[in-house]
Amino acid sequence: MAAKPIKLLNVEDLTICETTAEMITKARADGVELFFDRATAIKPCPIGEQSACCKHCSMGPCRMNTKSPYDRVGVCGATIDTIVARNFGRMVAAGTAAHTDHGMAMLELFRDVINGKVKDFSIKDPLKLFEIAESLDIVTEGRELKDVALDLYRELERTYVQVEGELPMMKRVPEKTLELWRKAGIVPRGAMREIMEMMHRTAMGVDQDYENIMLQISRTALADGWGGSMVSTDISDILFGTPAPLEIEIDMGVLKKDKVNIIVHGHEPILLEAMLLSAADPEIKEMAKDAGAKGINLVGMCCSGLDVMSRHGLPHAGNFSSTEAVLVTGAIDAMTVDIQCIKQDLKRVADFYDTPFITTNYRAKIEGALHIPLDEQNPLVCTDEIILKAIARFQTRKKPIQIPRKKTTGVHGFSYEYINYMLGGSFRGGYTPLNENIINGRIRGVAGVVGCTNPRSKHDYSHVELVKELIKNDVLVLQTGCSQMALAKAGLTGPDAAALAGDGLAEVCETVGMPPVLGLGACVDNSRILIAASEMVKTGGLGESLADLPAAGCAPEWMSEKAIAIGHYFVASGIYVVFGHTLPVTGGTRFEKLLFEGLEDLGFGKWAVADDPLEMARLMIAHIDKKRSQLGIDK
Ligand code: CUV
Ligand code: SF4
Repeated sequence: MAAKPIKLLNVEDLTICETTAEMITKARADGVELFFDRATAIKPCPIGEQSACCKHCSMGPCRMNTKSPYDRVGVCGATIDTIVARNFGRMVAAGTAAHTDHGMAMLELFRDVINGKVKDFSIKDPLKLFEIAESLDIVTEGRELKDVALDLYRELERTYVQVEGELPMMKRVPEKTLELWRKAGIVPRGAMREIMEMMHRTAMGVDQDYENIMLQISRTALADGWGGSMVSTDISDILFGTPAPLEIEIDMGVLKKDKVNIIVHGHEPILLEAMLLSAADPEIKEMAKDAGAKGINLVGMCCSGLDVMSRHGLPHAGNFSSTEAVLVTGAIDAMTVDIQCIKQDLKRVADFYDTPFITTNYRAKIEGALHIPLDEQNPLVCTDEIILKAIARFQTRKKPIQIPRKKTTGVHGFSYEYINYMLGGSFRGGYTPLNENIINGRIRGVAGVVGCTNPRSKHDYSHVELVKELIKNDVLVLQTGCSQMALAKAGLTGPDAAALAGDGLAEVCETVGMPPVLGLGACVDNSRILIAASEMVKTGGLGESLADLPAAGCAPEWMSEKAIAIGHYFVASGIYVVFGHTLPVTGGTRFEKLLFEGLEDLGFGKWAVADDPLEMARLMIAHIDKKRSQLGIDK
């Protein structure tokens, strides 16, 4: 019997990204299936969607009744609250592991750069190195860079492996927030330790008290945000330079018909940094010319691109939902990837368009794909070869090429320090300009809008509508990840976007010429938002703990386990977090109540879920207003 044909949705219902839409249409005409159409064909399991199923042992899997969750218990007696909490905990553990393993790879690279084993990279931002060393009480005065760097390496390694005591980065946490964590017993140790304990406690027959499981969920997530992710960001800045605002071109229109187009997609900056070195090699440039190309066009996608674009002004082709679509242009002469958010199906789509698809990290191979391992000590061996493959493909391009025209220019690469620098001057009471503008009400509050795109919700739509509504209401928006790309494509990361902001925020933006939507970088750079929030507390006038801030976060179209880890480290830090379209919890359970209400009563932030972007904005603004009135700045 033939498989039932998939009923295809209208392209306008799948995405608001014009270039992606154009490529979905082309893919359908070419007979190439993309994940948008598979998402229509595969209906999510209604029980799994609410996380009401346990498969932690072979007495099960045990399925609960989502309509009446306390109707039954698992074979072992596990209640719905135990089951949902355990599943949530394992998602946090997986997300934390991803950021942490990435961070640890960065730290190993840092070590090998210091001890001279890696020669292709060096320390680009020694100032930041000294700054971080000092913030961790490492003596710097009169010492050689190398000695300080080695001490910093040893100190930061504890972020991952420490078995006892508090992590080094706890020195950055506002005191009152840290006090709360100490009282709850959730100050994180090394991420390895916390992930191990999380996995243990969620195994069959161990922790079966959802409130107690929640403590370890928070501790594990904090080991990500204030540990694995934060160290990754800091080391990337030290090695490759701290980003400063730069104009970047974004969207598929950055592809060039007459150049060798190479897409780099994934998460570790080293692959793209090494590709830049290879592409700048005069011999390789010459080879590209000999092949008839006008040059090599390196383009980032997803977090790899975000990480590197604001350091080098590199163009960016789009976010997670466009990685297959970009191949459909036929213009990609090679796509190379490292780790995370790499759809296995990219290989099949690449094959169809004769695009070499190359994996580079031993952790992440894809069946049938060419694997060229990137050796940190000699990275150009790998990246030279990738470019040669791309040049060869350029020369033998077979299929017709269709490059969408649209591209948008915006400014990206902000940091907390830069935001204050931009706003300029010092204000009465000694508050920083950001705090002063929040206190005087020109800026109502700050929102982090971050995270993935997902074919189960219209691509980019919620990101864009949510952010428009927030800035209209004078909320300054900080961005990372695929969300940042969505707003960049929609043209909201340029100074002109101030016209869409409310009067107060527009005034601030126009005075300094900054956009109301500030791109901070990749997902691990959410730690920049934590640092910004901490500094806002420490510089005064906005309460004593992170939970006092008129701030909120949102991941409107999330999909990865990493997003759950990020969401929860914000919640455990005291921030209100709204997730779009779904959350893996069973409705009407005590665990859900703990997420949505109980955590806030205990002094933490809390979770919420909403479908519609205007509803997300309403929830966030209501929370910001509540905090303003608690601070007494709600005139
Ligand atoms: Ni790390 S995690 S889809 S690439 S933001 Fe993009 Fe960002 Fe989610 Fe993945
Ligand atoms: Fe079922 Fe309990 Fe085993 Fe889970 S741990 S599968 S609830 S018996």
